[in-house]
Amino acid sequence: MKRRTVMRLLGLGSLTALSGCDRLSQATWFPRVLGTAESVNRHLHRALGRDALAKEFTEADLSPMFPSNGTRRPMDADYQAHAARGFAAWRLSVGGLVERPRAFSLAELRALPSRTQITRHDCVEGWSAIAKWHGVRLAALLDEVRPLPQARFVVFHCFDTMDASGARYYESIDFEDARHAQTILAYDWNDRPLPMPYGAPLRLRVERQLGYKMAKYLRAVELVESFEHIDGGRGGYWEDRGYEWYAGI
Ligand SMILES: Nc1nc2c(c(=O)[nH]1)N[C@H]1C(S)=C(S)[C@@H](COP(=O)(O)O)O[C@H]1N2
Ligand SMILES: [Mo]
Repeated sequence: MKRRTVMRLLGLGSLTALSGCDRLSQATWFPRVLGTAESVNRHLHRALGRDALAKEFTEADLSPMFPSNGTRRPMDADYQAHAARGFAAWRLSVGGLVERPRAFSLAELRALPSRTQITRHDCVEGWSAIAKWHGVRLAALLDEVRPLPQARFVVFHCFDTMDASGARYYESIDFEDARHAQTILAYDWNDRPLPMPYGAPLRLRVERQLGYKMAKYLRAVELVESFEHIDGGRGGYWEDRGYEWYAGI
């Protein structure tokens, strides 16, 4: 049986389909319902094959229009300054629980082992679209900085401020997803440098998860033992507002 079919039978598909990117996160019952579904989802997903690849498509399947969701153009001054210079001075800092913390330029990232994949992006708001992504394999980047044994999660810090509280977008994944063959930090979209609406200059692609896990506008990657001390403590901007942390599809 296909993973997607199993999820649908368990009613998980309809649950995620319900969860728009803002409205339902306000409801108090929502996080509790997700708590149960999330643990079922996570264990089932993993039981079905930890290394299984998300379906890949061909050039003929590319969506003529690829939507942009959430932030399309970060207004943050630091981001705008980098964008104005074509991200020449932008660096991705990779640190936390690693032996060799380091900052990488786009040229340095482009020199590391990469992967190209044509995949379908699924947003909880109910749309899907297919695009070609090319970027550095996260596993290769991790090998460069050498994670310490106590590191359990990879946290992605973004440039865009989401609301008046000043909270910036962030996300996190575990090492199983971080080292998955299709997990890349993409710098190209459909054979050109990643356009701003899709997360320039660099965004996460973790293909077996829902769209909100795919952090855009990356500025830093941090390896941690726990994400409890980061912002709301639930591992991501939307997770802090009720979304499930494990969004496997
Ligand atoms: N930094 C950042 N990353 C983000 C978001 C965002 O608002 N800011 N939105 C998320 C959501 S809900 C989705 S569906 C995808 C949308 O990616 P796209 O704009 O390339 O379609 O990015 C995700 N990553
Ligand atoms: Mo989304």
